Parts: sequence; C-alpha cells; structure tokens
Amino acid sequence: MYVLHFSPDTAALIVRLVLEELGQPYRAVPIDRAAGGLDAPGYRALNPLGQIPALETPEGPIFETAAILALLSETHGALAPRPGAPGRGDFLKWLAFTSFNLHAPLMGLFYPERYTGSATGNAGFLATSRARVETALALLDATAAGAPDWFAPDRASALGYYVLVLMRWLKSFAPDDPCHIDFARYPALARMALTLEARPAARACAAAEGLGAAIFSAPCADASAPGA
Ligand SMILES: N[C@@H](CCC(=O)N[C@@H](CS)C(=O)NCC(=O)O)C(=O)O
Repeated sequence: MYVLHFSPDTAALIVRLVLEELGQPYRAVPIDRAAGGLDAPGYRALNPLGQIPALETPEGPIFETAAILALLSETHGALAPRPGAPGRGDFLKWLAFTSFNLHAPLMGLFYPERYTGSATGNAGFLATSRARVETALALLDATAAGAPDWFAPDRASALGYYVLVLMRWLKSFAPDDPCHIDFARYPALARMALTLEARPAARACAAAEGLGAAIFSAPCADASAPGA
C-alpha cells in the first residue's frame, strides 16, 4: 500500500487527489512540522530536502510532485497518457513546465529568503515571481482551452489536479483581497476547477484535510491557509 507523508493543504494534496481518483489504497501519515518533522532523519531519508510530499511506493520512496504524478498515472494507466500513447510527450512537457514555471515561483513567494537572503524578499524578486506565475497560468489556460485528454476542463487529469492545487495558493498572495483568485483571466482553468472539485475524489480529500467543498473555485471558503 502507498504511504503518503503529508501536511494539510500542501503539495501533498495533489498526490492525495490523484491517489483517490485512481482508487488506490494509501495510508496518510501526518508530518509534525512544528516538532521539526521535516528535519527528522527518518523523513530526510524519504525526501532529502525535507519537503512535502513524500510517497512510499513498492519501488521505494518517491519525492518531487511531478515525478510522483508521472509514476502514479503510468503505473495505474489513468489520468495521463501512458508511455507510447498519443499525447504522452505533450503531457510530460506541460508537467515539467508546471513544476518549473508555476510551482517553483510560488515557492519563491512563500520562501523569498531562500532566493534573496532577505526575510521579506526584495520587491523586484516578488514582482518577478508573481509575473512568472501569471505567465505560466496564462499558458496553461490556453493549453487547457484546447481540451487535450490529459488536461481538459471537463475531465479529471493528473496535471489538472496539480495546477488547480497550486492555484489555491494564490489566495496567500493577493494583498488587497486575499480570497480572490481572478479566474476570469483563466476561463478554461475556471471550468476545470468547477468540474474537478465536484468529483468524489476532491470531496474526499477536502473532508480529509478539513477544507471547504469548493476546494478550487473558492479556496477561502475554508478557514485554513495553504501550508507550503
Ligand atoms: N519541488 C517540490 C516542492 C514541494 C513543496 O512545495 N513543498 C512544500 C509544501 S507545499 C514544502 O515542503 N514546504 C516546506 C519547506 O520547503 O520547508 C515538489 O514538487 O514536490
């Protein structure tokens, strides 16, 4: 059985959504971050940078969200094209794109000190990171608008869950209206948010992690803040 090491409302949610959607049994093990769980040698053996998530699998521990999604979808033959199937290259391309160009700059917004040496970051770095996020989302929205099987607004996909969970995090970075995500700028992703949050997998994950039912379209309906 898979073992998912998680904290609520983090990148581990992406993996949990995909495991639920695939119908795979898994055990979810909470990480006690306040007690230094990310630095514990046992956890570092699973994820050497002490980041969330880590997934224990029959072939050993896997870290990096994109790698986990590629492995799970390939192993279980769903939510993304299998190796050799049409669209496989496109899926991998946009999966890596999301990791480098959306996930990474969001981490820069959460942890500017890791990139700038300053606890609050400098204004230029923060503005550049926000612009990178917006550029990536616009390109992902245009891709989803073409409705490829592996990233269509009206069907579940590993990449869809990845992008929509990352969009949840935007609620932390809108100083004037922290609960507003401007979905009007991303109409295909907006449709995807409504489709995917209604699925049993998303409902199960929202309940498990104490999140609101409109997990993607109205991320501030729940009381929590993303825990990146
Ligand atoms: N590159 C990693 C980043 C994962 C990530 O964003 N993890 C966050 C939680 S959402 C984390 O571990 N934050 C704590 C830290 O970096 O110290 C991945 O894709 O899995």
